[in-house]
Formats: sequence, C-alpha cells, structure tokens
Amino acid sequence: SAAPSYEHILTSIPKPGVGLITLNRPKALNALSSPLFKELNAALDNYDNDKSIGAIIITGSEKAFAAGADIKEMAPLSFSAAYNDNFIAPWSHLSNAIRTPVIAAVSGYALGGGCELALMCDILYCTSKASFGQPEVKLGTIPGAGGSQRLTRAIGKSRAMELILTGRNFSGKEAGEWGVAARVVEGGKDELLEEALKTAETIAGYSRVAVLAAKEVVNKSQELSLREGVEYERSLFHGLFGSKDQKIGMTAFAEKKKPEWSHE
Ligand code: CO8
Repeated sequence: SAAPSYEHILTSIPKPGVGLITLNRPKALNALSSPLFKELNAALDNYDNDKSIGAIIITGSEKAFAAGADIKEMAPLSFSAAYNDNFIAPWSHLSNAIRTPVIAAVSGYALGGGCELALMCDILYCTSKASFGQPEVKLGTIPGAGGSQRLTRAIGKSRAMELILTGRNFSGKEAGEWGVAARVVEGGKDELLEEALKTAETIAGYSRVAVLAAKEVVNKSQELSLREGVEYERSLFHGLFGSKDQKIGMTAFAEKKKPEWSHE
C-alpha cells in the first residue's frame, strides 16, 4: 500500500523494522498544533498496526525537537471550547494506545508540549546541547500534557518544582545526569539519529510478542504498587510460556543458533 502523505510530519523506514517520524514544521520550530498532532497519531497508529515494524523513532530538526504546543493556536481558546472539545486529549494517544516501543531523539529545543511529548516516549536520547524546559508559567499557564507528573516522577519533586516554577530550561547534559535521557550524544542530529537507529534496530530484531510484553510490564511499574507490579510481571512471564517465540528463543540458545522469530 502507498505510504500516507502528511503535511506537518515526514515518515520513512530507514532500517528494517524501524518507523521514523520526523516532526516537520520548520517555520514554527515544530510547534505542536492540533493538525500536526492528528498526523502524528495517525502515523503512530499506522506503524503500531504494521506487523513489519518493531520500533518507532520520533525526532525533529537540528534546531528543534518541538518548541511546544502551538501558542498562536492556544492564545484565543476559551475554557468551554477547550473543555467541550477535550482539547488536549489527543496528546494521550501515544501513552494510552501505542504498544510498539517509541524512542524520542531530541536535538535542539524540547519546550513545553515538546518536552512533554519527549517524556511520553519509552526511551529518550538527546544531544548534550538539547534544551528542555517547561516554560508554561511564563505564558500564564501550566504544563498540560503530563509534564508536571512525568517530569516529577523522572527527576524528583524539588528539581521538578524548580524547573516548572521558574520556567528555566535544562540542558541535554542535565537530562542525562538526572536520568531523563537514557543516552546523551555528543555531536549533532546525525550522530543522535545514528544512536537511536541502532537501538531501534536492536529492539526490532527481537520477538514482537516479547517486546510488547516487556514494554507493558515496565510501564506497569509507573502505575502499580511494587507487589502488584511484581505479580503482574509474573503472570505475563508465565503467559509467555504459551508463545512460540519463547520455545524458539530457548531452543536456539541450547542449539547455539540464531533464533528465527515467528513473532507469535
Ligand atoms: N508556538 C507557536 N509558534 C512558535 C512556537 C510555539 N510554541 N515556538 C516558536 N514559534 C514560532 C515563532 O513564533 C516564530 O514564528 P514567526 O517567524 O512567524 O515569528 C518561529 O517559530 C521561530 O521562532 P523564534 O523566532 O522565536 O526563534 P528563536 O530562535 O528566536 O527562539 C525559542 C526559539 C526560544 C524556542 C522561542 O521560539 C520560544 O520561546 N518559543 C516558545 C517556547 C514555549 O514557550 N513553549 C511552550 C509553549 S506552551 C505549551 O507547550 C503548553 C503545553 C500544554 C499541553 C499542550 C496542549 C495542546
């Protein structure tokens, strides 16, 4: 089937099994307008439903991953319009519905909604010079797409309070030191993307069923008590003895062969 065409994003499959989504509103530093988010969700769904795709990368430009939600779109919004239309709800689709692992590759600005989008992804890589922040307070508002919750879980209350109350930016280097970023790359967008692609290719090379289950159980750790989380993990671990790929993987190990995954 022909690849769908989009206005505000680019999509490609740069390596087998890897779907790449590039935010592409260069004139607005990839500000996340509603039309852009609609396309992003459609592209995510498309890859998530594609059996040949095992990992997704979301990236932006050298200068900006995304400089926030679209301030010009939001400026005239009324409470009733935002509330009645559930303005921000489409932003939850990535966290609520996408089961394929998603890597954020952040170069340049990731501010406001851009920082929140990066925090929604499963793995975050950035350049050391990337610039993150929740500057909403400067605009007379607050983070609205999970930033106050996800950033606080990622870096602790005192640091999150300082950042959200002052609106100051933090660097990619700080993101690495605080554990927001799994990896900080020296260099520019090319080096960043190379690292993200290697990781995405590795993930896409494993059994889909095992990868989906792994993502699911790690995410449960953010929602459940330790005991409930451990029990949830154990049930799913037991369940995987019913998969073909558990037999394929363990048999291949014993026979010193490379597993040929069935993804079942
Ligand atoms: N929204 C709309 N347009 C933007 C945005 C944005 N967030 N960011 C940049 N732009 C536009 C600029 O207006 C400018 O357009 P034009 O050329 O027409 O004037 C163009 O992009 C280039 O930007 P600058 O000229 O400002 O570029 P600089 O290199 O001088 O500055 C900065 C770069 C520092 C990143 C600066 O653009 C900036 O401060 N941007 C705004 C950052 C910000 O405040 N982000 C938070 C937005 S609020 C938010 O995200 C709330 C999230 C809540 C959840 C979302 C619900 C939907």
